[in-house]
Amino acid sequence: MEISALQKERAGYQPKLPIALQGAVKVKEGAPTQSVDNQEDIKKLFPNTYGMPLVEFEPATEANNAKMNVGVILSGGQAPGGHNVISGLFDEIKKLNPENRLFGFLMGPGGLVDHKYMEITAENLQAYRNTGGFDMIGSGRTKLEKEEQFEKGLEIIRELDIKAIVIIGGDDSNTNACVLAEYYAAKKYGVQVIGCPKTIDGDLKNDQIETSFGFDTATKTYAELIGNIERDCNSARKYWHFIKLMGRSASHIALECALQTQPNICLVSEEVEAKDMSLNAIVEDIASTVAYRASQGNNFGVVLIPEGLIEFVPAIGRLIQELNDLLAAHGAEYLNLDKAAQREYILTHLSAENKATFETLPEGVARQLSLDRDPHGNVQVSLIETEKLISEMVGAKLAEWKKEGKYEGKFSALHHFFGYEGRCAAPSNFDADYCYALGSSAAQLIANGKTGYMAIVKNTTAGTDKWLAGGVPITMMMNMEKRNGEMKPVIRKALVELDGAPFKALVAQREKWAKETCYVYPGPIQYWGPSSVCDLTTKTLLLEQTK
Ligand code: FBP
Repeated sequence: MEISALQKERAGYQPKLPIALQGAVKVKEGAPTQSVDNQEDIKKLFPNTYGMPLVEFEPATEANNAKMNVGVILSGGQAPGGHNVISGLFDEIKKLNPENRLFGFLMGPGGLVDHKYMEITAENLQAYRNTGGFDMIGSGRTKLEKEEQFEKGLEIIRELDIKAIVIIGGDDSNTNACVLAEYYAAKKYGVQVIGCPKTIDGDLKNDQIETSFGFDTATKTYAELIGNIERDCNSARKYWHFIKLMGRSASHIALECALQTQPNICLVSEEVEAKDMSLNAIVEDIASTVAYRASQGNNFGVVLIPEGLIEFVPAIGRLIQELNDLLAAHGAEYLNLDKAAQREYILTHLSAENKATFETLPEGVARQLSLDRDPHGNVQVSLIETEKLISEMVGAKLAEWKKEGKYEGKFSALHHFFGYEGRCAAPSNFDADYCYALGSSAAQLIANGKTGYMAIVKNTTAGTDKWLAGGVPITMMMNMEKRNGEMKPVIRKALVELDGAPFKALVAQREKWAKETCYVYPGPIQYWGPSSVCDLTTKTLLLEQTK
């Protein structure tokens, strides 16, 4: 395989570890924990893995030589740093005992069920150290939830003499990791399951998890591109750029990119929902800014739109809820119909209010909302062209205002979607170190007999040697939510908090950014050079951790 000059140099980067993980390790246990909500329900569903203590690693004098083979799975969307979790895990289990072996299950959780795997060795791992992507073993979105799947998985676990499975995934995948841990514990199979917090979306975080890996690199990649567009925009002064940014539900990515690049407008889905805004109200707000800037001779600007926006417009959110229930109940008969009949089917089954909302949506958007969900029950928002929908509506509003003599100017819009571009970028120093430490922590959790835990690394705004590594019981992060029409135990997703420091920082400056031109150009991720550039964390992390 031919590799780039950057890859060659980057292969030699040795990720830094927290002090506690640099030599022999011992465990310090905290007080018993409880779930964030619905404690009785969660306790009943997870009798063997509920209430376990938080775990922190400390340097030890005596080494643990645990003999263990481990299986690893990459689950869900790609996030920069996944290969470094695998490297950290590999190096740590070999440090514990050189005879330990690591097996990677191929193409996501489905690899465990279908017995598709490869052994990860020092040789084949070398080409993937510090690289982006999940291509070493591939990823997938198969949902591990049925007993047959768990039992099928057990066959290969026994065959390879595997002691523990590490699932690297987002909130849904870690929820499944917890269900699997509970199942194997209840059956006394002696197989441990450990999770690792992955997702560029940044929505797997809480009091224990400071950030999910990949968010740092992905947002830096998007911020570079947005900055480049802003500079182009401010040079030609003739276009409005509507940029949709990935992040299925939460707006953390859009918010972080806005804090890094200071665009004219950044929508935040959680605010739209809290203010009960209609699509029309959002459009009027944007059109007012366009009109104001035009009055100053500035017929240009940049608007950031979170990918999940559409689901947060309350009327559309209610429609999606009803569509979810409808698809859950009648999915089979509905999916066999042709396009026109599906639309008709939906229109005859929806309540009057939701039917009215459905009818106002452009056909393409309505169709996306009524398509089949992903295996975790999510609307596939990255396929909806919200940026075009909004800019077309802004254009129509401005044309109306022009007729009424309320606006004079030119409005020419360009559209972009930044999502897949950032998910496999070479991990920043932060993600390279963070992921390596998460992999090492996962190995230590296994060596210390833990199951149903997620590996964590805290104090991440300090230097790496001051980072604190350990584990958190996954049940601690759970509550009950409605999924596919049923109440299920799930890890609570972290949305943007409107009273949180990052959102407040946006609010404090956004009026100025809308009226004036205050663009900031972050430039590309730097892997070598001054620490002030190379080791920068995200503004979100900085604002949240230093409040
Ligand atoms: P995860 O939650 O699995 O990390 O995936 C995140 C994500 O990148 C979302 O931002 C996006 O909406 C979705 O994956 C796209 O999914 P797909 O890769 O299946 O198109």
